[in-house]
Amino acid sequence: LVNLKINNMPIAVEEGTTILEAAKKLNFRIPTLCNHPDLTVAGNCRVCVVEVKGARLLAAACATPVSEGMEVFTNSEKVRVSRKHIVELLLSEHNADCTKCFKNGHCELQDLASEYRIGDHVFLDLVKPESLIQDISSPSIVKDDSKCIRCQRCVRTCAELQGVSALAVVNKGDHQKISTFLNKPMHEVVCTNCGQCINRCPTGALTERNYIEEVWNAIYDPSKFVVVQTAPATRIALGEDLGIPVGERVTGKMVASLKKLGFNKVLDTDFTADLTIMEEGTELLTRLKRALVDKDEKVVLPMMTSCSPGWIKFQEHMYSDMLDNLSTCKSPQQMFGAVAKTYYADKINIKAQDMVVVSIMPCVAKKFECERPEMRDSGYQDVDYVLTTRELAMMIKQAGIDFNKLEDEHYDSILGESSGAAVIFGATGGVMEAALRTAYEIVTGREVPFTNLNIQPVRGMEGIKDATIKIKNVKPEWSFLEGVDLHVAIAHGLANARQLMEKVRKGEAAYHFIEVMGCPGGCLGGGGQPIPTSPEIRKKRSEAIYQEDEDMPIRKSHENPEIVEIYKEFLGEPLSHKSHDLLHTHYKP
Ligand code: HC0
Repeated sequence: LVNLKINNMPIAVEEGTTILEAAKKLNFRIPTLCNHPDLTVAGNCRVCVVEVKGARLLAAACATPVSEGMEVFTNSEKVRVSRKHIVELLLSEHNADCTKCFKNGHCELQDLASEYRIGDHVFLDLVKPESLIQDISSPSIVKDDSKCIRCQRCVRTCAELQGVSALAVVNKGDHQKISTFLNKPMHEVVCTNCGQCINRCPTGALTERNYIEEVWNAIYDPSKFVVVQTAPATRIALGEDLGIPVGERVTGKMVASLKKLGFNKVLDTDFTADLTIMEEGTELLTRLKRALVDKDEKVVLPMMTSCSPGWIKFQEHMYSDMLDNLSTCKSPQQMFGAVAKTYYADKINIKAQDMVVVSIMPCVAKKFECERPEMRDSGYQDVDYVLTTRELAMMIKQAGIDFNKLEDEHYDSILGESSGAAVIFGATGGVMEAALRTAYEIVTGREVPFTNLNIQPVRGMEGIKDATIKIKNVKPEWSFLEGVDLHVAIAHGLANARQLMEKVRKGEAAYHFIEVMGCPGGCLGGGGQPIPTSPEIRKKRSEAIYQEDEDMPIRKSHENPEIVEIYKEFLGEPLSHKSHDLLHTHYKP
């Protein structure tokens, strides 16, 4: 252990601990704009400077390891004056149109300016006119260079967590900026629209494309019937933006708030997550039969999940030779839109052209997904608008709803019933677990014992997980699966997905089924979730998701009565013609 003093208070910490981490243990928060618990140390914003006794220069607390006998002052006069000047310098290059900024009230630079009582600019206003042009080419992400402080959190996020590197530092000195390949618009580069950069940007330099006004207009248009669907991971995080502690589930309050906002029907993406399990599970069993019984050399394995639009776009850019590995299932969000504007519209006697489908998603790539040309099988754009969890929180505030005081309400029916298997879609490994619960029962004809419903090997935050399931005691029609070892793998975050894909491409891993979610932790860590994010926050959200599953009366997709009904009344059976028309697609290179 290393002994040191911080603000005259003694502490002993592990060797290699930084001053920033040691100070945190003593409950001294040192401000920083470039440091982030998910990323490597950069030490480039200098806001975390501290005074070390005997040293000539101030030290960056995030990048300086402690040493024996060190005496650190985190808030001396020298520190306060320097830190204030650093913030003033950052502000001199920052377009401080705070009242218009989507990050107003959530901006780390604004918080620091307020803490240090920074008023008039001491330095010149150095905002470059050319930086005032926002890049709004992407349907998901707005890039505003006039707000950028070059902390490079976005660059490290894109490279380290996502393995994409759509953003990079270009030029030097005064001309340094964060740019794309050849400074092209965001929609023309390899950006996957995951939005992880947004979650880590300390200012408003990277934000989501916001569609709040369009949705308000639809709600107040008497000629429109507006239905809203909510993704699995919204219900365990929305509260964070509305004064509720991390990890607290707010499903009932969220439904109540959506009804108060004026949506005509409040429905659930979890319903179509259950539908996905029926379709994707059947597709996997069909591919296995073709491989094992028919010895069909054209069948492509491993089959890979296709519900995360950031992952799809990543594969289109980086592994376009392997697109046939993707399940043909659309994502639950898109299945919902297709079913809402056909089956559901008929049932409630509303014309599809009068229906507006809004999604509340923890994801910004879903904004891109709903505009894809493949997603119009109802004859219209199946999903009209996607709002993030953050945008919904903003609407609730705009409407003056006291979220905390809301009584829980239930989803409307139909398209509102779901299982615990659907809710765990929001955590990494959840789609796999949901599929295994149903596949076991289809193939063996026996119920999954209650004590085995939580399939632990596919849970947890490890970047890549794998498991082997021995299939035995199958029903006669599945005899080709008797004794087969089913190999499955799960990755979350695109850097992990890349590692797994490389293994598959080189033939080093013989999996049958792979789940990939584009964001760290799965959708619970999505680019549209409340900010901040960290491993600790994602762990709490994950615990909430699994608790939600355990509290559900139905925990297997095939037992959802509304799923049984939609097959009986409309789809026929999984992979039927109608299913193919509405629920499946092919991504082409
Ligand atoms: Fe997800 Fe989904 S689980 S991608 O993470 O499959 O965004 O929450 O809505 O579509 O259901 C996100 C979350 C969804 C979809 C579902 C899947």
